[in-house]
Amino acid sequence: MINALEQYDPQICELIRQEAARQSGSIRLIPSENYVSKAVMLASGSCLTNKYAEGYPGRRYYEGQQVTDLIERTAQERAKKLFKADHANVQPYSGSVANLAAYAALIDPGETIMGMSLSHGGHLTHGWKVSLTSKFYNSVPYPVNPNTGMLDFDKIEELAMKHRPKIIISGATAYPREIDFEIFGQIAKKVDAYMVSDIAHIAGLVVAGIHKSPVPYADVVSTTTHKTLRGPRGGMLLCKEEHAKKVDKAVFPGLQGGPHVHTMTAIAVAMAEADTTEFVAYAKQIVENAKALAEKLLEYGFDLVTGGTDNHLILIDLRSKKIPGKKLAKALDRARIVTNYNTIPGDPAPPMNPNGLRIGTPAITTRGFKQGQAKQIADFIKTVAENIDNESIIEQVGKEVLLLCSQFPVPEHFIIPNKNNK
Ligand code: DSN
Repeated sequence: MINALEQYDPQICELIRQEAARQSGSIRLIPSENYVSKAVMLASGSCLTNKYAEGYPGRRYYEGQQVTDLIERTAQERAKKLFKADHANVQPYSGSVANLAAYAALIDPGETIMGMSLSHGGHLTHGWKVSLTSKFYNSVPYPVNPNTGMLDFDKIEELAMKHRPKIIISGATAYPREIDFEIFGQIAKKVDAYMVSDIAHIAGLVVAGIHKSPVPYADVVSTTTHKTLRGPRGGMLLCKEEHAKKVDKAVFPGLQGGPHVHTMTAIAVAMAEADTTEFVAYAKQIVENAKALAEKLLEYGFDLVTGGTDNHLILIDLRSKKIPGKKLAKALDRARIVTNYNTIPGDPAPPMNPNGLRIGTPAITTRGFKQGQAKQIADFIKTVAENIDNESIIEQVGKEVLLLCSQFPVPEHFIIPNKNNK
């Protein structure tokens, strides 16, 4: 395949090669990223990209669905088994659409939703002010406790009693602790609200049984498929049988046209991979690595939001180090360590130049890093932070990172030979 690309579009082929080299030769700490398996990559890049399949298995608007129906049903069944859910919709293009579809299935425009504030760790689509979810719905964000950085269930209940939302959203994109979905469910019940749980970040930890599943408590569970779950870029909705028809109608024809069949194919493969003891071991190691990295960072005097982590991610509060998040993220990137700058709860600085740095361990764990390497990463981060304006030291760290990466090759399909077969 790569030969065909080389022949027809050498320019793009070369860019893919450069990206493969970047992914292989850097420590990728963005907590929402991963490396998929060769099997997932092949399914995603297969001939299923050529097929239109508007509708659902057995009820399509185009012919030629002999195979696509079987594929989508397989993906649905595997997802249902893995998450122990009554119903699965594997068509959402990604998490943002999945979230909007979950709300559209349950409530009418103009009604109230209550999700975690983006600046406290929630997602844009949980009703943040610049997202259309706050234009279509009346959004009441809830904060975390300003002193501990932890979810404050008394405050959430107080806000829920006051505003009587129709949906309470539990889930986050930058929250380093386990989320108690049962308590969220109790609060939702108390105010007669639906609960939507967004487990995009922690789905892999949930299927491995490391974090408790929201499926027994939530009306609808939304997830992406490419973070800790290690599948292709996609989204998924899981729900109780009573909501199945409404959820399906909200995804198609409510929000989407033809589903991406190649993505559903790769989701099916990823669900099979996640249903193994190897995956459970992988998910456990993600958390072990995050804890080891967090411990070492604390030892080096970094402040961590909530004081540590229970999951795959760490949010560093850089105020005591007096380094803006963006400046550190850019210096680390030059040292081949890829992170993202992020707001910390109650951050007085703007989102484009916040006081936090978000890091995570799903991708490094896929390439085989263990606690020892996680601690080495803390050393690299410390060195770069302490020498933020010293380019020769940053360059030296980059060399050490490259050496470490060379000992932990990424999945095989990333190694695309160049013209000289090197
Ligand atoms: N943008 C994703 C993340 O990085 O957390 C969430 O959708």
